[in-house]
Amino acid sequence: MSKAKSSRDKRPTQPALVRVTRNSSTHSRQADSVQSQVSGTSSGPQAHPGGRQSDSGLVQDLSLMSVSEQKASAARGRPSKTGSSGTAGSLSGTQPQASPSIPKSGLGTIARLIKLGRLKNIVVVAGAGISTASGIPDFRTPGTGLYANLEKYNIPYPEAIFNIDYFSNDPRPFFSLAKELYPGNHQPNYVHYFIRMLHQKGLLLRMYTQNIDGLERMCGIPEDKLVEAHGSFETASCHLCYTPYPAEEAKRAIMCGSVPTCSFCQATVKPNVVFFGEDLPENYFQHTTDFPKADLLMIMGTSLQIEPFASLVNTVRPAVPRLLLNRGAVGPFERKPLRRGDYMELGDLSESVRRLAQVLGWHQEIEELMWGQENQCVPQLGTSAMEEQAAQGRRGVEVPPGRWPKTSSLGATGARSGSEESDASETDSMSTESSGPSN
Ligand code: CNA
Repeated sequence: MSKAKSSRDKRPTQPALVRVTRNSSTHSRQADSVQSQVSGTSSGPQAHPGGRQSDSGLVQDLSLMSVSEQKASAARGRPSKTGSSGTAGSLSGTQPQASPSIPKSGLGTIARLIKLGRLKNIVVVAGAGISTASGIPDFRTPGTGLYANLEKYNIPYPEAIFNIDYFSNDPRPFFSLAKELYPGNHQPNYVHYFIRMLHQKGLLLRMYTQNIDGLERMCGIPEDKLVEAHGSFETASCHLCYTPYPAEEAKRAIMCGSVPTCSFCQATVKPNVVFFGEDLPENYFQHTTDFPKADLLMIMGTSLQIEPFASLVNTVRPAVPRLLLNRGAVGPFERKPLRRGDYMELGDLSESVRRLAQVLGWHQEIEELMWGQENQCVPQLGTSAMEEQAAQGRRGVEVPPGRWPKTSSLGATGARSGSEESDASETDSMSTESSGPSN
């Protein structure tokens, strides 16, 4: 039985996938309501006064760091920066800052907290933007996004491609898209490997991804650290009676342009990608315990337009820092001023992640990890993830030998610095946007 079916049986009230467009005030309301739901659970902040105490400690750390960063910047005589991206520049012009002339660095602050060992339970929330560097278009980026290029699918409106009723009548548009998205056509990029590195450093509590491209698995993030909230191509089943169907057979049929049908009811089989109106997979509900435990939320490459996923970002404890790495401000980060502890680094995600990795001193290790994985050899890192992977004989990367050069696809900016620490000071000056303490 498919994930969707089994979860539907057990949870009649569980949320199904919906698309919403919200404004900031809606966000605040949702944040309040979700937050109070979380507080009501045994793992919420009210149930853990100790958690509250550590939150306030963290807030204090963040404030001290802001001050010390400002002092350090002032001492270095650094000029005021409006950031490398146009979006960030325009935001910083309108947003109240603790000190308008000396912006704080979101990346710098978060990196320092990680280095100090203050952030050990990191939850990553990701969307299609983490895979654009792998050559997979997202939905909503004007010009390149799938929604702007749907003529070839011949559908009446963009969401039809993931609409279960539409699929029931005509599966061909989704199957054409599936041909492009099926794992095997694309390779993970630096951002995926950065997240894997978070795991290897013992810092990743969980990654929640909306992506269906399988690149998180492919880069070696272990299954128990990963929630593929919108499903994947790993399994397939009848869209009507949920009878399981061999995923490889479904793939073969779809790739050949034919329609796989259920041996039980003859309805169309589809990969277990979650469509609008369908239930989310069972393990999505780990969020009720994960998010209250998180001490950092990293939000990467998503427009936060799809519920219930989008509201997850409002379920961390109030003082927990949230770092948005995206082209533009989205969701609660559209609020002005930002909530205290919210940081944005606007611009190209790969560039931002690379800078963060440099501040952390992980850049070289990530490059080596990528190179090892892309060339199907295990680098000398001796991590538990790799040992685990080797022991379990988990799926490897299907990369033709010699296909990948030593320099990653981000190699244009990838010239390795002699010292990653020197990159750290660069990062401070390159950071685009972070919150000042809000009221
Ligand atoms: P979206 O609505 O298209 O948003 C993507 C976000 O990422 C936007 O805010 C972009 O500005 C941002 N972005 C894109 N590229 C970059 C970049 N290089 N640097 C910085 N920011 C960037 O997609 P969401 O993920 O928010 O929407 C969720 C949908 C998309 C899920 O249901 C997915 O199944 C679906 N989707 C997945 C894939 C995939 O698996 N790779 C591809 C396309 C769509």
